[in-house]
Amino acid sequence: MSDMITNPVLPGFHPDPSICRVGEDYYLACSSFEYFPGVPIFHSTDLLTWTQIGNVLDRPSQLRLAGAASSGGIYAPTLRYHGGRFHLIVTNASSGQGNLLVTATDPAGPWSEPVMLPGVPGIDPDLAWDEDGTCWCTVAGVSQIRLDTTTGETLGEPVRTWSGTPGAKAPEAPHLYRIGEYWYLLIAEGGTERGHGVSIARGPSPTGPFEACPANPILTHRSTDDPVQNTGHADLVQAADGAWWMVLLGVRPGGGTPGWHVLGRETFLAPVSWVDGWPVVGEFTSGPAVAPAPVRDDFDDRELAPQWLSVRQRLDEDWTTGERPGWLTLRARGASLDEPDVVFLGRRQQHPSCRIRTLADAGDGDGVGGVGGLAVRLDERHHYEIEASAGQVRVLARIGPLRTVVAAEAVAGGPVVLGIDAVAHTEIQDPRTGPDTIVFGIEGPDGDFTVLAELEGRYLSTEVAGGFTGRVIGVYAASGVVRFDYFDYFD
Ligand code: 6LW
Repeated sequence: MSDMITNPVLPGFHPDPSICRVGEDYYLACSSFEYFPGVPIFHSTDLLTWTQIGNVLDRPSQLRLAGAASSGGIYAPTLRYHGGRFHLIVTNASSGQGNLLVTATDPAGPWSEPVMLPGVPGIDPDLAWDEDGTCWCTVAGVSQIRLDTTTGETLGEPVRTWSGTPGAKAPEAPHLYRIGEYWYLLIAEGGTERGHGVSIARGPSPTGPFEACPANPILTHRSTDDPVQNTGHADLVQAADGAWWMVLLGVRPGGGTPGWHVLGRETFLAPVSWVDGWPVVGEFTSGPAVAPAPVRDDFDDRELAPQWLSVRQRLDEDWTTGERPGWLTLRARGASLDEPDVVFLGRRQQHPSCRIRTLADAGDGDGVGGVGGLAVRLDERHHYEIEASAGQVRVLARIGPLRTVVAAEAVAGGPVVLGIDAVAHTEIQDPRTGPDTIVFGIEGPDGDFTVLAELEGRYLSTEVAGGFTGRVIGVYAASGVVRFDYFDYFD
C-alpha cells in the first residue's frame, strides 16, 4: 500500500502525532501550542483518511493558556487505549500546568477534567502498562517513572533509561511498547529541525536494560534532497491485519536555499516491516500533492466546527453565530493581531497553494462599525492581513519588529469579499526564491479579483518566525464588531 499513500495524511500544522487502534478504528492526536481548543483528535479506518472528531482539551477548566507565548502551551501528547478508556497525557509548557492526564470512553469527548502530574518531569510524556498493570511514564531526556494514573501520584524517582545515539542532541518523544518478547523504546533525536531522526532500542523489561538498534537511526532525512525534511517524532501502530505502521512529523520546505516551510510540521504515514526483531521503515514520501478540497463554512450552526482555532482563549463574548443568523459575529477586545489576545478564528493552511474568500461586513450601515478581516498568522509578530473598515480596505504586514500598511483602497460601504491566495513557487530559478507569494485582494460581484498587494511568503515561515507551529488563516476583529457571512478555503 505504500505507493498509494498520499502523504502527508494530515497536511498543515499537525505535529507530534500519537496514534492508537481499537478494533478497526484508529485515533490520532497532535500538539496545539498556544491555540484553543487544544489537542485535535482524528478518526480513521484506513490510516489514510482522517476526520477530526473533536479537540481533547476543549474547555478552560482543562486548558489554561493565559500568559502562554506563541509555541508555548500544549506539547506532544501520547494517546493510548487501556482498560476500556482512552488516555491522553500531554505537557502544558506554560501557565504552570505542566504534565496532565485526561481520559474518555468516547474519544470524540467529553474528556475528563485533568489529573495533574507534578511528579512527572519534563516534556513529551508517554504511557505504557506492563503485565502487572503498572503504568510507566517515560519523558524526554530520556527518563522513566511509575505513575498512578488515577491519582496522578508518581512512585519513586525518575530513572534515566536509554538516551539515544551518543552525541546526538535532544533525545525526546519517547514511546515504550511491548512487542513480542521485547520492550521497545522508540525516540526522536537530533532536534526537530533538519537533523531530526527516529531511533529505537529494546530490552527484556520496561525498564531495560536497553540495547540500541544497530541500524539507528531507523528513519531520518537529514542531508538528503528528499522533499520531506525534519522527519521524526514518531509513534507505532499495528493494524487489524497485523501490518505495522508509523506516524511521524515532517515538513515540506519550499523555495531555494536554505528552504522555508510554511505549513508547520505535518503528519506522515510510513509502512514498517520487521527484520531480526527490529522495525524497518519503508518508503513513504511518494505520491502527488493533495489539492485543497473546496470547503465553505457558512456559519449556519450555533457551534463552531472543531478545526476552528482561537489564540489562547475563546470567550463567549468574543463571537457568536446567533446575533445575525448565518453570519459569524466577532467583537474585538481592543487587542490587534500584534497581541496574543486578539479575537481571531482561524484554520490551518493545509495546502501549499490555496484560495480563501470571506464576505466581511465592517458594519458601517448598522451603527456597529468595526475594523477586521482576513489574516494569515504565524504568530503575533509575523502575520499579513487584509482588513475592512468603513469605506476602506487595507493590506497590512507585520514582520518581526516592522509593521506597515502595504495598500489602501476606498470601497463603497457595505459588505465586501476579501480574498487571500497563497501561490506556491514551483519553479526555483534563483537560490533566493522564497516558498510562495501571498496575494491580497477584493472580489467583485461578478467574481473578478482586484489585487491590492502581493507579499513574500518566507516571512511567514517557521525558519523566519521560529517556533513549532505553522500558518493559520482566519478572520479577526481588531476593533468594534465585524461580521462574516462565510469562509471559503479552496483551490
Ligand atoms: C516536542 C518535541 C518535538 O515536544 O518538538 O519534534 C517539541 N519534537 O518532541 C514541540 O513539538
